[in-house]
Amino acid sequence: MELIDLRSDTVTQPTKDMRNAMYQAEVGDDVYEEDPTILKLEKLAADIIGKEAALFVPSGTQGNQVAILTHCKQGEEVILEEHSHIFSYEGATMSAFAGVQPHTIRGERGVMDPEDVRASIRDVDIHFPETGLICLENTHNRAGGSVIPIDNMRHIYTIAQNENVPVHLDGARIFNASIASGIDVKTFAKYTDSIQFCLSKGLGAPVGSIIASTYEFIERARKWRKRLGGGMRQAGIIAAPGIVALETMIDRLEEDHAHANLLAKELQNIKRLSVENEVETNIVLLNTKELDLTANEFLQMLKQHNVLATSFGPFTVRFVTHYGVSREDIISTVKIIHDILHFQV
Ligand code: TLP
Repeated sequence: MELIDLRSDTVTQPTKDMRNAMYQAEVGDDVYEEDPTILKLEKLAADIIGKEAALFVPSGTQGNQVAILTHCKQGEEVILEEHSHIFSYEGATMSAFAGVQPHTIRGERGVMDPEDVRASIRDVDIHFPETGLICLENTHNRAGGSVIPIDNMRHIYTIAQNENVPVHLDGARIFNASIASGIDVKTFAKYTDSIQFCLSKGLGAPVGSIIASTYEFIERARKWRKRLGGGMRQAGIIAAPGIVALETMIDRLEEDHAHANLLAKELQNIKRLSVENEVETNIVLLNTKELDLTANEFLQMLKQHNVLATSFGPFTVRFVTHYGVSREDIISTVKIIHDILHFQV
């Protein structure tokens, strides 16, 4: 039986068009800004997201960290949601590299109350750190791919501007947010000073992310990328599939959302299973507590039947749909879970 890999949308294989684009890519030395494929990708990315300039970086984590390094000075503080990827999954890089401290706020489905953000911005006082940055995440991964409403982003951005604090968006899955809400990515990006988005998640490219902002910011970010060892040479080879991703893979995200919805609906109908999140995009969070199984025990059982997912807490299993997963795979997964639980009683 074929493997059904629902661990993440990071596991996608490049499409045939992407492999052809890699084969044919014209390349040059990108540290000299002479790689025509990288230049093309960066121009396309900046146009799509509605910012002046863009920079290709090897990963979403590096994109977020380069943005933090570019925005902040040592000793400052960064306001962000307590379950955000930057806080939870990036190895405390902001403290280790940028020398800034996180100031977390509890969100509701990943959404921070703008008044909590306002209250967290520090007054001028010799004892306090200065607030250097506010980070948002859309869609919000740990909240189950929830879309942060545009009004919330606008509200937080207005507060930030009044207080002279920049806003960075971890938009690893901003195209999922756009497809689910019908709102153009440019509109989301409008309420940010910088944005990072991933080519290698739902869009299916093998490697890479984009940071987009003003020309001036991107020039300073380029230096931080180089300092971190992210100045790549004939990297057009890996940028070429990113162009295919942006040109051909955005609209089909709708299919992934439909598959996640179907999975959630079917799982919800199985006794003693509950779906924790309201599925808006491509992530389903399943709670296993009533089964008396931990997430890891449940995952082991799934694995024996060639279905992979990940643990997102002691009793929470995360499923992520992507273009390598078909409707039939979803139906098979549901059937396998039915069978496993039937034998478990
Ligand atoms: N997320 C990965 C894991 O790291 C958890 C996943 O499987 O979902 N921002 C967000 C919101 C992300 O979800 C991720 C990756 C990143 C940033 C980092 O991107 P990469 O993996 O390219 O460094």
